[in-house]
Amino acid sequence: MSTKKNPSALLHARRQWLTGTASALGAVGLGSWMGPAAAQTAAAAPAAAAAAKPLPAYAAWKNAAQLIQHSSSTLETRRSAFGTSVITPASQLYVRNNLPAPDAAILDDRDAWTLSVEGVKNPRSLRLAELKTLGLETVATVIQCSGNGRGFFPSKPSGTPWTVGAAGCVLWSGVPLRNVVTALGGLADGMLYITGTGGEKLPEGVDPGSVIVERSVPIKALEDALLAWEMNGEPLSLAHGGPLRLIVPGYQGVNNIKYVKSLAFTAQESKARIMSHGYRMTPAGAKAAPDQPSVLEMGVKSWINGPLPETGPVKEGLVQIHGVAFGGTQAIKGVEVSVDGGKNWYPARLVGPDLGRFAWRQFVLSVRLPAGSYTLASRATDAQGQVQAELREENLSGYNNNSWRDHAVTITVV
Ligand SMILES: Nc1nc2c(c(=O)[nH]1)N[C@H]1C(S)=C(S)[C@@H](COP(=O)(O)O)O[C@H]1N2
Ligand SMILES: [Mo]
Repeated sequence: MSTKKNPSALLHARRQWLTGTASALGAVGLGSWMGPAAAQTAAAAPAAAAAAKPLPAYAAWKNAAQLIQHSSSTLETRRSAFGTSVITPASQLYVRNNLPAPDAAILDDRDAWTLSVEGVKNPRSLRLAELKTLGLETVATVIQCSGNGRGFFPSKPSGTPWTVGAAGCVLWSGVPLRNVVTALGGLADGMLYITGTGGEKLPEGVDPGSVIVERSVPIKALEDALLAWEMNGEPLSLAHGGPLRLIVPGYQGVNNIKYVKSLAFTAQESKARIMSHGYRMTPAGAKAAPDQPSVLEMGVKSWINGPLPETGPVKEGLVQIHGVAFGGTQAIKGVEVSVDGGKNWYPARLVGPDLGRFAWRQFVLSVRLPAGSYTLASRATDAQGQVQAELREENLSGYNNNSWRDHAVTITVV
């Protein structure tokens, strides 16, 4: 495999099957290809709508045609639904609940929601109304389930077989957690973790520690963590953790505790099962154990969202290959795209607004494709120079699949 640094030279050299120039690239606005793409989507939507199961009550307001319903607690965004405009609308954002969602009545009086804070000099409970007086910040983050991409593991790990749609890029508004710590007199001595606990009602007759959603992240996450009450400009929905959610930018989904009711700065990780044994990078064939790495910061990853095989054959000529790339806590430096399954790579262009290092970037490669079959792949590089891996890291539960090869798609051009 080789990386070609100069797209016009490379495209010129491979003119027999891939023609176009960098200047042609520049001349083509995104608008010129929206026609056929939108037409394809429009054609695909009614069929999908007809096939869609009714959504669970807490998510009934979502767009069923744009979601794959794995179960009532696992909804995945269709790959073809990601579009090209950075922010994932709430109506299409994936949902993952480990426990039944709380009663919607917890949203009746949002400001009365109470958060208890421990592990600070002056521990106490704060109502959401008071949290709102302590500061305000908005951050765009990629929220992604650590099992996103599990569906590509040939070992078929147990758990939802997500492909790419257990992820989205959204805007969170709330108070920086460090402001809350300051208001409560600062951290108590020796605290190494932020431990957040979800406010679900636990099923009766089972050990609470075996089911409670409680996660610990390293204290360094305090720099960026947010207590959010708004998503994409709307009060936070029940499906996404309203009235209050802990956002740990750059960390895998499970660390972003919905309906957060308690935050503790702790010297040790939570002993809850979801922390000690769940979400560990357990070697295939081994048993989960607390000494295995936990899923915390996300690694560098990208995938292509169009064109896709599921939206039908692509008309030969100029094609805009586009997708998303993100680096967890690191910004994206660049993305390369291949049309031959990773033999040759061309630099893609980052498009759209840069919403900060925790958001994803859209990328596009503009190419002329004659009729034929093409395997499209993307490979992102983060600001530290870390390159998206070719192969997944095998593990028991199918976490952290960042493999560019697994995310490749094969399209037919006619
Ligand atoms: N309280 C609580 N927080 C939670 C969960 C949960 O079940 N309960 N699921 C976690 C997991 S595994 C993921 S991937 C994300 C899903 O967030 P979303 O449903 O808003 O997309 O929330 C995380 N936070
Ligand atoms: Mo998850």
